[in-house]
Amino acid sequence: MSDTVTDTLTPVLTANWGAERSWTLESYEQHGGYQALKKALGMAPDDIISAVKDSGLRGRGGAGFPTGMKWSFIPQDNPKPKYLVVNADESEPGTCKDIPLMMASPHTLVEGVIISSFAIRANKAFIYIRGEVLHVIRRVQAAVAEAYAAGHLGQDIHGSGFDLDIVVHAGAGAYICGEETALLEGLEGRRGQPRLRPPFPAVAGLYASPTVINNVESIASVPSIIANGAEWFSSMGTEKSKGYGIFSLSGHVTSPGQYEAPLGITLRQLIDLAGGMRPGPDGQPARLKFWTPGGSSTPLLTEEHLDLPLDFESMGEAGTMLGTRALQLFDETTCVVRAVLRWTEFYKHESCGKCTPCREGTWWLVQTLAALERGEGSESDLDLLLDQCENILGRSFCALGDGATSPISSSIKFFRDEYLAHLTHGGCPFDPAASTAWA
Ligand code: L3W
Ligand code: SF4
Repeated sequence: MSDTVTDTLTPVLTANWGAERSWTLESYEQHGGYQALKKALGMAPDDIISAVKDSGLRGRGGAGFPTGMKWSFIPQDNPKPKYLVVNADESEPGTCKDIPLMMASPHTLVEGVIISSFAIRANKAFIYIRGEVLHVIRRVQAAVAEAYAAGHLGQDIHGSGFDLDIVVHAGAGAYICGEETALLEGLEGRRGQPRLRPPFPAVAGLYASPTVINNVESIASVPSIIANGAEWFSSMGTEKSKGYGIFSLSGHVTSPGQYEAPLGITLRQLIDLAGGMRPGPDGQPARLKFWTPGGSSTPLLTEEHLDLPLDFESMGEAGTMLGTRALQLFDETTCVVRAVLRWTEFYKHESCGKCTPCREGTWWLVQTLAALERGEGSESDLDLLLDQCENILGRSFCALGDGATSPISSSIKFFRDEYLAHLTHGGCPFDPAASTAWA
């Protein structure tokens, strides 16, 4: 690993993950935890919002919306209660940053929730955690209980006059509940299906009250901004994509895991940090074939994009999205058609059924793709597949439908020949024994 690359790591959220019993209040406070809260409680709420705005922090859940701006949309003259909701429903394929964060350092999130709630004047906050991860739910519940016992939560926190209660809510295992309005429906006890926006949650969210919904990593970044200042945060990253973020690498790298670095780092640098691509049959590092920048909802990229800065703007210019920074790497042993079919089956399964283009369209996508993967049909079926994508993209009620088309259209753009090879070969031309990615 070169020094230059090591220097690019910015462990902030991950700084204490290796500490003994890092998830406990004792360990967190030993490493400076809850000092930012004490500082924040001495500030005016609007000054906290300004600091978050000035830092340039943008939502870490996928869309990159400016966090401070979202907070400033909360109408303070509205007499209804205000709520903070943390989207901890991490389910995007390949995304594995929020769950490790909540396991290793749940108090970073809890401290962020308290500061953020104080800033937007919310006296009740919800942490909505993906239902399948019971161990994470228990860990966050334990951290919340510790925070109450230490006086960081409850009535008149540290004599500030500010009251806050946190509810840890378990989801029921639906990917769509990561969509913010479907999450609110679930929280209110209804079937998780998206609501029409506008109104945006900031105006009419939980129980029709002004609600800020942010991703775990966004909220967990707030204590560091308050402790170190907006300038410190904005000195990292690129001109429009400020700060650091957790990049989760999975797939065919030597050391998959979470790497915290400034936005704008390249995949080549991250692969270097992860010990390179895994060795191929000849013992040499395997060649990267394709990758996702932010989970399977973001269009695929290839080896030619290795040196692009991983920031919101550069990814957009490359025709994809930074998304959740879920970097899934696939080497040349992977059949792209089979990988895309697996993702498409996932979207079909998770489609909530509310709108026709996605409910019916994802079913048709699977039919067409599965036939191509079996080597059935003709080249015109590729155009049919793209036509099906066009009829879903931009016509679906929420981003799930659009996301389902991303791996298909991008894979046809870069790997049309591989689709055609399935037709000429009469099935997958790859030796299944050689491919370990999707076995
Ligand atoms: C007030 C306005 N608020 C926008 C708020 C809005 C939301 C945020 C971003 O999708 C993406 C999606 C997935 N007044 C506002 C406003 N807001 N205009 O800003 O909104 P939006 O619509 O740009 O995106 P989104 O609906 O939040 C998120 C991508 O992330 N993704 C999926 C991740 C999945 C998970 C998971 O598994 N849980 O994180 C991956 O890349 O495709 O494009 O808060 O209210 N005028
Ligand atoms: Fe439901 Fe899919 Fe329509 Fe979203 S796009 S509302 S997930 S059917």
